[in-house]
Amino acid sequence: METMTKPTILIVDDMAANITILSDLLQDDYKIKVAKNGQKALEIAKGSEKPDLILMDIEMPEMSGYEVCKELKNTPSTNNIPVIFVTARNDVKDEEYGLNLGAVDYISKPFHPTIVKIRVKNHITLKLKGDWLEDLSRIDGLTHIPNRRYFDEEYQKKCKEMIREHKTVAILMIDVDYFKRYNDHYGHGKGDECLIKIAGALKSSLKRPSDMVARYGGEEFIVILQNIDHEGAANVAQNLIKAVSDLGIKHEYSSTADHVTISLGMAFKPADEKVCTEELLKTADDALYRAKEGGRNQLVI
Ligand code: GH3
Ligand code: MG
Ligand code: MG
Ligand code: MG
Ligand code: MG
Repeated sequence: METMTKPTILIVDDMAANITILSDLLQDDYKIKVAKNGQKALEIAKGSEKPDLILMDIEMPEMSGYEVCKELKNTPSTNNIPVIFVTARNDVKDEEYGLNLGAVDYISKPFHPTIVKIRVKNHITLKLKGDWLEDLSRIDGLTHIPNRRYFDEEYQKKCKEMIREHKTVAILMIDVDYFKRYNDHYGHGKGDECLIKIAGALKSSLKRPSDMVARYGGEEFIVILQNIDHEGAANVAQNLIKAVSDLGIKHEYSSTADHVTISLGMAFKPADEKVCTEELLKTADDALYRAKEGGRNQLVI
């Protein structure tokens, strides 16, 4: 599988000599990270630069490879990282136990270097294919921003987290103005181009890593902002309206301007309110409806 950057392998072993053997074998084809104990391995795996595969010793002081594997498989953010045990234990019971924990493979020492290389390559290929399919299922094919399925998943998670941690959430519901007329007059192809540009403008106007924009429906977009005050959220919303307007996409058949504009409805969950997810979406949608009624090309809160 073609990748621009080398896939990353995390090698976990309490003995430096073992780490050296594996990393010498694999470092030409992969980016190597190492951990000398289970805690460190978990820290790296849960971090922002996740490995694509973990090669793990079983016998280690404090935390065994089995325990690390269990924890990895029980953690949503790490459970898709393939684990291969590389161990001196060659009892079939150990192998059975390791594979039952969710490890994808089990290599007993002494191992044959070329066989290790090939097994690693095959598992990495599968992992990257899985990642690619996951991306496909979450990203909108036209605009390349998250789709509604992905938004819904993230929104459920984030909203629960924000209620638990007493943090604010803002939902911005966005709809393109007079888009049917745009399609009718400029053609569906131009309409598609317009949606791509709008998605790009919305995305690049959002500054914080936790901000998220998704394509919610045909010409509808949705933004979630967390941990922001009411005024800050309203400012972001105004910036989005301006960013789309500044694209200057000609629309001679719009009744609000000579170019493409959007309407925006905003809903806000204060830190100590437990507004549930559906309610907040409904509030934003009602506000959007009023923005349309009120003449479009505007924000209603
Ligand atoms: P309003 O200002 O009230 O929102 O008017 P509108 O014309 O935008 O609203 P309406 O919901 O009637 O029309 C939305 C249009 O968006 C109709 C549909 O053909 C178009 N649309 C939806 N998805 C796509 C798409 O993927 N590509 C293109 N080109 N058009 C799309
Ligand atoms: Mg060991
Ligand atoms: Mg619409
Ligand atoms: Mg509509
Ligand atoms: Mg519309």
